[in-house]
Amino acid sequence: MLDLIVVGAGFAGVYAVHKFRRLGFSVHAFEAGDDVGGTWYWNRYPGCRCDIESIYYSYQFDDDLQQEWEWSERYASQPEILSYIRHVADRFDLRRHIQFNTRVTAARFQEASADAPSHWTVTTDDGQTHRARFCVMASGVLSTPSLPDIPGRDSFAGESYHTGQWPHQGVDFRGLKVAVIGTGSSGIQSIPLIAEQAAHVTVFQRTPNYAVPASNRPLDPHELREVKFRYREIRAASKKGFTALPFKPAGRSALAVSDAEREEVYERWWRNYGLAFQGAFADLLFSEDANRTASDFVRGKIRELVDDEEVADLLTPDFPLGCRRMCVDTDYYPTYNRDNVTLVDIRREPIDGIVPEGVRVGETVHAVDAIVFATGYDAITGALLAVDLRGRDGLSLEEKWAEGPRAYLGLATQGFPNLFMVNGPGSPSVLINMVTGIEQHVDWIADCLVHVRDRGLDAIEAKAREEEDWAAHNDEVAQQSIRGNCASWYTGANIPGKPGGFMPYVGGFPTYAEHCERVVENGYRGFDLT
Ligand code: N01
Repeated sequence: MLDLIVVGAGFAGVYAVHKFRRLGFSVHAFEAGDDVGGTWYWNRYPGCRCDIESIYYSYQFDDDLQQEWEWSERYASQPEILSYIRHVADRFDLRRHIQFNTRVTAARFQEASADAPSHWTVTTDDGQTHRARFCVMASGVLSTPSLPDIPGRDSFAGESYHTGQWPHQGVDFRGLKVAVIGTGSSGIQSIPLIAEQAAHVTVFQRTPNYAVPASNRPLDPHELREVKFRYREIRAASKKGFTALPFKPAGRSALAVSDAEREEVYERWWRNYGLAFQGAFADLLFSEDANRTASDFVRGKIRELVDDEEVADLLTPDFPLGCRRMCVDTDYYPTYNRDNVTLVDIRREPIDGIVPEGVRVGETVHAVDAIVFATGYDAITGALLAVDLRGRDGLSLEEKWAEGPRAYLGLATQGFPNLFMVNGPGSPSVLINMVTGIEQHVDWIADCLVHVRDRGLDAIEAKAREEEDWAAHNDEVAQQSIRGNCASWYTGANIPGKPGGFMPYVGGFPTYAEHCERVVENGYRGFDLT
């Protein structure tokens, strides 16, 4: 029997395999793709790149690795990030512990018996079963694409694509009329590039989003050298940063400065800082009045950038900035000034169906040759629930989470001993630099496994009461932020029938990491160790 099975070989699974193996555990990972990379393996749509700067969106567990890797751009493109993860897998000789083209379909907890300790039986789509004492779900938070159930979807005569399952050989849109459904980050990144290539692009928008400029550029070798020289210091500062990035929090309220000063700050942040724009003042995510100043600034920018007033109005969000995930773009708004781009408002009049010729809205059929579904993901819990996970007494995770996910620190859930999640619901995950969050989670799990091993214990399981307390704390901090009241994929609102509730932990990385450390200092408080 193995010590550990890891599900997934994205950033989390790759680091988990490395870390657990170095600690002497026998470990085997399963990955549905034919290579490492996870999200960065599947998302190959035009314009796909990171919205966190490359120098931060990378591992810090090995100083030689971070010294030798050369990022070429401020925000790395998908191919570059994929090459990086592949490099990590090769450099640390991890591939021989990863079984590719293999999807985990089920996992069942087995109580300790006279013959075997507590363990998990894991079933894969090749019909094999595997046994391991522990199971680590590194299955990703934005890895289960959501393809809306639009009537007639399968009747379309042309090709259709989901941004999260993009063909490896790429797509040639030259000369084609293309429909893009969805205007979240994936739509906003891909639309300008598809429009450059296609004969015509029709964008179907239900909810407009805020996008701020990425201000992407090649990284100057001197700048990179300087970062590398200070990497240790930068990484230490990141761990103290709310979003696990090394920026000092803005100390001032947006309402404490003059209009002119506020405008100057917003202009500077708009031009330079991408996603961090929402942190230009301390209270943008906590006070509706403060937030309105930033939301109005971006709304003004949309009016400046888009020539047609009616189109600009349609592109202007009516909810507070940052409430839903903000997008980072390159040339998104000016793309609507092109003659070959049409915006269709499907909030006023929804898509009625897909027909062989294209997309039907009311009586109008928008005839197209290809459809791009930029329609997002069953986020955070989707990949966990896609596996038939069964804990004590055959209880399924789906039953356990019927009213909404519950996971102590986002790491483990009661009734499912010896099962850990990386970036589970209740952890900061998508609200912070994910790579730093992943390393913190995997390190915590690794320390915990060593603790269990060194004491000859059989199992570790989250306790119901602490799990409920953590969920209540999670709700409480979410309500203190403007994010708590917005329907979004953070709350599961994008998936019909998904129970509501704000899933990621809003309290920031340092506070979260401190909670995790305190649990350990107090003898794994909140866990049953048997
Ligand atoms: O998905 P989304 P995404 N009919 O859920 C629309 C990360 N990411 O893939 O908002 C019509 O944000 C939906 O409309 P509405 C990042 O964290 C990062 O773009 O539900 N439309 C929305 O417009 C991001 O937030 C990067 O009204 C339908 C869109 O589809 C997350 O991944 C790049 C529909 C989905 O937007 C998800 O982004 C890409 C329907 N039935 C992604 N169903 C970086 O920059 C859905 N929509 C790093």
